Amino acid sequence: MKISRRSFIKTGALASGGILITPSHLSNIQAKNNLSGSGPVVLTTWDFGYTANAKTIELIKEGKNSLDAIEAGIRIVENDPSISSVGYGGLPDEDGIVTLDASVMDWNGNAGSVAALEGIKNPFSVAKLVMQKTKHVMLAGNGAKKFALENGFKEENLLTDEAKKIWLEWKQKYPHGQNRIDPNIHHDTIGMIAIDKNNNMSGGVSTSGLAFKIHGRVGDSPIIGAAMFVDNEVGGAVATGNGEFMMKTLGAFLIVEKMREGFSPQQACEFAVERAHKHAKNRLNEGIQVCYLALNKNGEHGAFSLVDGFQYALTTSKESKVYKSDYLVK
Ligand code: SD4
Repeated sequence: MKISRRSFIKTGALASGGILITPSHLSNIQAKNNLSGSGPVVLTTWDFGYTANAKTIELIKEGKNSLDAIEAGIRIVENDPSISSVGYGGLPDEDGIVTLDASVMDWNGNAGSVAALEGIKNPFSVAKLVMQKTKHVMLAGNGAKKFALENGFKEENLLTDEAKKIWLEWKQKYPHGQNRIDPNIHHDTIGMIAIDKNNNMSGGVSTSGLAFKIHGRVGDSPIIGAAMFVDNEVGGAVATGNGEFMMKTLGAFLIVEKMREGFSPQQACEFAVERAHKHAKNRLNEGIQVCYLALNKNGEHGAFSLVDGFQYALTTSKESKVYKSDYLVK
């Protein structure tokens, strides 16, 4: 798992920056990356991914496609009130309002997302419906909620007593909201990539975003290419951490493009973290984190984060484990 940074930089330079990629080079690389497939694999951020993956792999084994299987896995985490960073039970913004972001991509390159959605427990399912039922990619705020309600979702109070208590304590400590990024509070997004029996990949993310953000703040999760991107010929990537840094570098898209050029998933994740580090390096004392997972069509995965602390769950048809990711700033 651990990759020496020296060897990464060397290989990275050879694989991308060192040579001009001409169209003929590109077709060679694409041919190399036109991988034969691996059988089912599910790769998910954080340790709650372990439970989510169990559901997703079960459905994939039953023959469900990666999109529906991902949805079922993500919903488990969205519905769990003890997880304070996704769906129901998520920590609110500075005004005490829970606002949710989510996005999805399938193997045909279709995409859907919702941003700053209020009062709906399962934003991932709404994003999936945006993808399947509309000609748009992204719906935000009241429009996203109206769309959800029109399509049978129920409005619910997402602020649990526990989340309200934590918010009130924060408010007492910072009455003017001056400490918007609190390094001590977890705000872990679920990001999942899966390959199904037909060798089709889908990816998805769902989050309540940064705790105590300014009302109306939208993170990386609904921005296609920032927190999540899938290209069925190459692979997929998902992100978690301080979304502003993935948004400024379009990290998930960057990773998939690097894999297309021939990087391994691990090298591609390291490349994207390096890129984010350029923006984040002067703010590391604020507890900034940037984490990526990548999966290629061969079922090979990569994981890397800016600082220590990132974990992820990897599940195949044979085994399921939670791993600790390597990181850049030691
Ligand atoms: C956001 N990326 O809204 C999300 C939050 C997160 O670990 O994943 N935190 O910025």
